[in-house]
Amino acid sequence: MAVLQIATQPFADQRPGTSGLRKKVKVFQQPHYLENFVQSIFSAIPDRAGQTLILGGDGRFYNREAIQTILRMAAANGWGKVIVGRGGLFSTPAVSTVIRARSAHGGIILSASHNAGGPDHDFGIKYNTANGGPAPEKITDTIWAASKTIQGYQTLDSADVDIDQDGEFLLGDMRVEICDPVAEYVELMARIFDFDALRQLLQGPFRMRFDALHAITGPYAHEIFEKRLGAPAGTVVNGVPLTDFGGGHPDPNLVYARPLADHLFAEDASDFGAASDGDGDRNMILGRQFFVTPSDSLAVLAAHATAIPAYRQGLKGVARSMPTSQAADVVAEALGIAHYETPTGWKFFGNLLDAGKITFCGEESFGTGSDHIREKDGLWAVLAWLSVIAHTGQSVAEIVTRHWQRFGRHYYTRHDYEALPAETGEQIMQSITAQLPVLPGQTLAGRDIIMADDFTYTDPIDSSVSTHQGLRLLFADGARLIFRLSGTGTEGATLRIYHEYLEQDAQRQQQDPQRALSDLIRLGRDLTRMESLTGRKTPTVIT
Ligand code: VG1
Ligand code: CO
Repeated sequence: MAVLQIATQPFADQRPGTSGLRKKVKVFQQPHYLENFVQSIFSAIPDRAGQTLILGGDGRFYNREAIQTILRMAAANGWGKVIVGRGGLFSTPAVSTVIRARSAHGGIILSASHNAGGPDHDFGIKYNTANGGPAPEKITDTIWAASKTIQGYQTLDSADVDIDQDGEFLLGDMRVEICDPVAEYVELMARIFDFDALRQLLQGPFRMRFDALHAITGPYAHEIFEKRLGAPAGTVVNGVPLTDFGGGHPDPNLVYARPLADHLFAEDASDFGAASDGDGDRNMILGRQFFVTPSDSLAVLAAHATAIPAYRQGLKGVARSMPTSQAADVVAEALGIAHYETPTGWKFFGNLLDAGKITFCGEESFGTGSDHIREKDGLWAVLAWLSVIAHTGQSVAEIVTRHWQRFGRHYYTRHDYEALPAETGEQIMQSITAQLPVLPGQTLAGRDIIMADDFTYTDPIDSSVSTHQGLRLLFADGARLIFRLSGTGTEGATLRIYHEYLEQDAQRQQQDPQRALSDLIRLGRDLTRMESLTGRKTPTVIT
């Protein structure tokens, strides 16, 4: 098998976003497109020789082809060993787990997460480092720089290998191990949680439904809930990963996981419902007739952490992304532990986790996790909720309502305007940015603005600075209104508007969030001039 040096030219659009490079499948299928980006990743890891790489994806269309391409290129680029999940499958949390368990140098995850899959939809690729977490900006910037000057890539002149049988073989000088993508992850979950207590819960009258949305968590959820914890067959629905996710968006929210939400709000609802996304790092938690806001989920889990064996000693601290509601901060203050505010994207939690500053962290975008790995973890969050339910004997609605009574309710909603013309997105952000200096001191939406800025983050561990992380308006009563452009979309620009305010009065904690936040919502629409600029009267997605 000869190493081939293939000449190529740079593509202008390989800048990694919030979570790696995401593009339409058709873009990835252009000759040399995937190869250029993979070579740019490898070039950004000069000490890769002889090291181990973990490789897998969420099974979406183009996953299998990409695995073969990356294996050939890894062999030609001096990697010592690549560990691939059987069938080319691995959830994002499982890759993080296996990187850490096998002391690998890094991992490549093939996924566009919650974006739709199939020949006309999205594909993506992200690189994780030796701590198991998403590459920090320092590395993604190096990858981007490499992609802009690339002249050629190395690959092996070899046929496709069999990725469907467990075992080890050589590809050129590189070892390839095909392994069960589920086993090591499930063992980690069994070490964190009290599986006996969960078994008792799930084998009693308690009913749950987990919707894998035909994405990667199906095999993991079958193994954990039905096999290991003994929940009745049928607890996991849509559990077979499909290359197009059955035509849906593998996005666990009330819009895209509608059948699950309908079930939980029906007469014969289960007690508990949950879903995850394409690559298994997100979670949505539902109770009977009850939706748990992801920001609340982080706060509730932080308040009940000692119900879980791995966190019995308490939490070191918690972190949330900037647009996530301040509910977790309030819990941290009550617990007397530190809390941190980071930019959007899991990579910003990595240093805090590595330095032992925090144990739990989360994002409003249905992401929750802990220091067990360096990615958000959908099934971990589901097991954590089941643990709190088993420990307290309370329903989801009771747990959350009591939490609000104790800590106050952070009303919260995010409005997304998807697929705007890219220039319009920029124009809206620029026009609000221009107003930032004059906003403090004004009274808008019946509230006094005390601060308005473009969020800049200085990492407390390595002092790296990240700018332009979202425009935020802070009000005297603690309310917030935040504007950001998405870094994961593949069509035009997506504008996200985040609205939040704290209601301490238990008598007023049972309103519909859209109504409770209506004046902030109106203000957000006015400041963006959404309707006059785009003709859009309503957001694409409300969560
Ligand atoms: C979105 C979410 C962000 C999350 C990111 C990756 O990013 O808002 O909180 O970390 O997706 O999630 P953006 O830039 O589109 O707002 V995943 O499940 O795609 O790894
Ligand atoms: Co995801």
